[in-house]
Amino acid sequence: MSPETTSRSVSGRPGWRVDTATSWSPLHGSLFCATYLDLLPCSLFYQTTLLLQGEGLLFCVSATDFIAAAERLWLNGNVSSTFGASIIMTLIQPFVTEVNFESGAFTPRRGVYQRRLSDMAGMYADRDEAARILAGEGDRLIYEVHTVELPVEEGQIPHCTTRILPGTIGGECHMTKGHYHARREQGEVYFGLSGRGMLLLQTADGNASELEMVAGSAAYVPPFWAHRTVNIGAEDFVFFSIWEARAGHDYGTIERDGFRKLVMLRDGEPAVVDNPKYG
Ligand code: PAN
Ligand code: ZN
Repeated sequence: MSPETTSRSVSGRPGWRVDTATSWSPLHGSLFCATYLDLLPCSLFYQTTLLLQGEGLLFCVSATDFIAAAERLWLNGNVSSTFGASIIMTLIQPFVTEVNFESGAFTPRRGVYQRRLSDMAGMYADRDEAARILAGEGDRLIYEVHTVELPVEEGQIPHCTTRILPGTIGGECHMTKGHYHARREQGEVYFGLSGRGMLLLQTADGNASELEMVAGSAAYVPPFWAHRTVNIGAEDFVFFSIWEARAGHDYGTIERDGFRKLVMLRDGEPAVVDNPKYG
């Protein structure tokens, strides 16, 4: 029996297409389901196949989803010993990016996003001062990120630069939002390119750490540590970061609780103090 095929786009992923072919296998009396995921912009191609006994159709939008679904089926006893899965991944073409150490700019230009004071006014300890700056000076640029765009798939290694502008809000140094990785077991490496910064780290169970960074510093963010960077100098602080694509970003926990420590600028020098509003 020739398989019926259907084709549909993947919501939220422009340019992606999923072709699904199904047919009854005369050999096993099983439903044969082949799912092809064609990631057109990145020339990625996955092929996943699964032999199911009984009824049901497995439909997956990524190889990772496929494996997870297959594992669930296997654990529930819905998959016979004829189970088999294969993933073929043709990797994207290698590429090189020139990084400007002073500005963090990528050539060729890839993705860029900016965070302004209005994006994070509630994260500074002195919210009244943040509101005054917004009303008077306007929506100040705090930091910008130059990034490469890679598929969120296991094995991909996103990397980016972050440029934090110098300045303070109520004496507190300009900083990034900060986050835990959604998958807490994923770490990260930061490399200082220019300027002077501080890396604030903390764990959910009470550890806190502050590391100074300058051009040439390689800082390790171990798994389970939330991380935020701060500009403690008079120039832009620029650093490069590298992590695993499926780490993900949990901003919500920091938005709710903040960091245990604040970095204030006093007489031009950084002072790390307890955050009275933490928690
Ligand atoms: C970094 C950060 C970047 C911006 O690449 O994402 O410095 O900081 P926020 O994400 O906290 O706004 C990183 O840690 N990636 O995982
Ligand atoms: Zn991170």
